[in-house]
Amino acid sequence: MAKQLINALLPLVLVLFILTEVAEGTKKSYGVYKSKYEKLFVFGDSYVDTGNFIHSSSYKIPYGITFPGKPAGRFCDGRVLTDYIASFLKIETPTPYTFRKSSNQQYGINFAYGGTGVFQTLVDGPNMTVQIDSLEKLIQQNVYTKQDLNSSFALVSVSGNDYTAFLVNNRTLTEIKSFTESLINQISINIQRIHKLGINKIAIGLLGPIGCLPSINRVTFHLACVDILNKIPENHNKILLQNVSQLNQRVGKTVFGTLDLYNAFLSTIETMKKKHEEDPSLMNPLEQCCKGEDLAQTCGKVDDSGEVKYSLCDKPELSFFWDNVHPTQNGWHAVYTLLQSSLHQLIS
Ligand SMILES: *[C@@H]1O[C@H](CO)[C@@H](O)[C@H](O)[C@H]1NC(C)=O
Ligand SMILES: *[C@@H]1O[C@H](CO)[C@@H](O)[C@H](O)[C@H]1NC(C)=O
Ligand SMILES: *[C@@H]1O[C@H](CO)[C@@H](O)[C@H](O)[C@H]1NC(C)=O
Ligand SMILES: CC(=O)N[C@H]1CO[C@H](CO)[C@@H](O)[C@@H]1O
Repeated sequence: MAKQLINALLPLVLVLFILTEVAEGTKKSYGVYKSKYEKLFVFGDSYVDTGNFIHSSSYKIPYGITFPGKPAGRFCDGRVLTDYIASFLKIETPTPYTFRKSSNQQYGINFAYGGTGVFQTLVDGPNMTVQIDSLEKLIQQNVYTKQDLNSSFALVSVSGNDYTAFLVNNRTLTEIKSFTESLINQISINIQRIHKLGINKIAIGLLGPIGCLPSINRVTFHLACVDILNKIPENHNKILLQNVSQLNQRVGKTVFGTLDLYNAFLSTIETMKKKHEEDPSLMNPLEQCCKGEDLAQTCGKVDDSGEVKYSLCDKPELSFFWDNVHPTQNGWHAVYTLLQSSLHQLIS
């Protein structure tokens, strides 16, 4: 039964991240704190990319309509996690690596690239190793000093492209456990390397509930998450948490911290779902705001005659998901609010 369901879902899984080619108020008050982190370095995929992937949907209308008001390379209608982490550190969003030559590098660099993974995913973009190589080169070129890195913060996002690529290539879930281990081994190597380069605070995103993504949950007509697929992030996160805690023990201080995107997504979706049930005029959080008319429901599609092939919800500011796989600015803001206590813990 489970296997049949998974096989039925696989085509959707494929659609997941690959087809996507592909800051503010708080509820809790921590009083005034001064951040000693002057720079932010970001590694990962579309959840944190702020403009590196020039030939992607993130540079097409309607991406960016909320912020900065036009398409500018975020896979969102507005701000993404990177922007909120920068605001947490009280610095400006770091420059995307693609624009490093023409922009200010004083707030760090964002190396993240939509569609990429820890391993080489199907997308032709820099995997995380290559992204870290890029930072290493900047250090060798004396763009950043040891001192700079000592007052830097790193954000690492691994949102699932590796799993998508794995499932596409292998078409079986039986080997997923060993794949998870090899993935986490490589994440572990990567974050230790970032630490060795001189960064002493590194936040690593846990894997979100992929079974709740609109590209997946549409088999339920956006009524429920596909729980069986959430077993993948549950197992991934369990092992990653153990690994991170081992690494901290080994270095004898809290260098590495995790951001629980899994529970932050679930709890935000749950809250919004209750509101939607009370007031159906509110947006269903399991349904994306920007929905394409094609099989993959690609946001931003326009046909040869210039006709728009997607629809947009009335109020992106009330929606959780922007497209198939990416939250809206509203979604990211809500998620960030729930991550703040972990962030405070990590920097304290
Ligand atoms: C990352 O990409 C580089 C260059 O394509 C490749 O040599 C390397 O094996 C990849 N690393 C991993 C961990 O997949
Ligand atoms: C790095 O920062 C810590 C305080 O955060 C300080 O104790 C240490 O001396 C600094 N090291 C360097 C190489 O600047
Ligand atoms: C976790 O981290 C250690 C380093 O402490 C590493 O050697 C180990 O293989 C890692 N992987 C897993 C899956 O725990
Ligand atoms: C093409 C591909 O990703 N193949 C993988 C299938 O799963 C095995 C076992 O985990 C891997 O070793 C292969 O690399």
